[in-house]
Amino acid sequence: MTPAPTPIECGPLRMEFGAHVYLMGVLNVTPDSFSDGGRHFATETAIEAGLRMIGEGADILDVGGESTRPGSEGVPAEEELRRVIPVIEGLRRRTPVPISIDTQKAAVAETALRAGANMINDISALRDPRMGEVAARAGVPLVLMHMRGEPRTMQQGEIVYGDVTAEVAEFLSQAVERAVSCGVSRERVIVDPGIGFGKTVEHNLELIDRLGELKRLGRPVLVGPSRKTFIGKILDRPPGERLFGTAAAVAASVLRGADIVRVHDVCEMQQVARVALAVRRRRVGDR
Ligand code: HH2
Repeated sequence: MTPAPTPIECGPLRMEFGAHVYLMGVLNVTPDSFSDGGRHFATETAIEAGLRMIGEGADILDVGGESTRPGSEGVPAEEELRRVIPVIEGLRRRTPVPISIDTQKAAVAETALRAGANMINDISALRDPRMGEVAARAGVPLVLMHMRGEPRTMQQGEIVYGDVTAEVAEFLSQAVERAVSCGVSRERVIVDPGIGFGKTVEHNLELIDRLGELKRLGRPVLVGPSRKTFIGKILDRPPGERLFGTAAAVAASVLRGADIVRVHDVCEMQQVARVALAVRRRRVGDR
């Protein structure tokens, strides 16, 4: 069994893996996110929503200003900044809880860190050549996620992998090395299989089921199944009706070793995660 990764400091939060699962609350400051688009688009509404999630048990808030749902086009950095910076500043004034910036752009990450963010969540795993340098200089935790192609096209055409888990693990292993070569401390890197990013239902299920193989990279694993299409396809339900499906996916992810879960429904999922973790911790060597 791979030993638990060493703790990561994220703002005032010391993340101790193995004994805990951390809840990352999704705060999309976008008009078009697939499940909560428009709900938190106004700055004050977004801040209130973030504070509510903290009250419900969020350990980290993940603030994003660009939807990455399948088919989405992306927005310019100026627009992303206009959306997220006032929210990050407003939250920073009112809470010490760590804030993650969900962006693929180094310029957005840099400004967000200056505004008070404590972590970078890069779904493109350093496609922006400056991102590694920004993360290294700031000394913040960095999430690297696997994605096939880009959001606009990732679910188009036939999606084929030889062995999806092995390919995702190899991609993430190389991404970690790229980050390290940019000066990022290996101990601050978190990996994510990218549920729903260029994957079929079967691929997503397999990645959750074989999460243990990603743990062998020795880095904490973040999983983001919340309300996603694979749940909708299994249940034939729209995003607003995927709470129980999300709960099952979160429980399965935690049982298979997830260290951080990225969710919209913090109140419910922190209960799910805690119970699943209690079951997981009964296993010898996983305490
Ligand atoms: N999923 C989404 C966005 N960011 N980041 C990580 N690390 N892992 C994920 O699985 C992940 C992510 C997509 O979900 P959401 O933010 O709800 O939707 P949208 O991209 O439409 O804003």
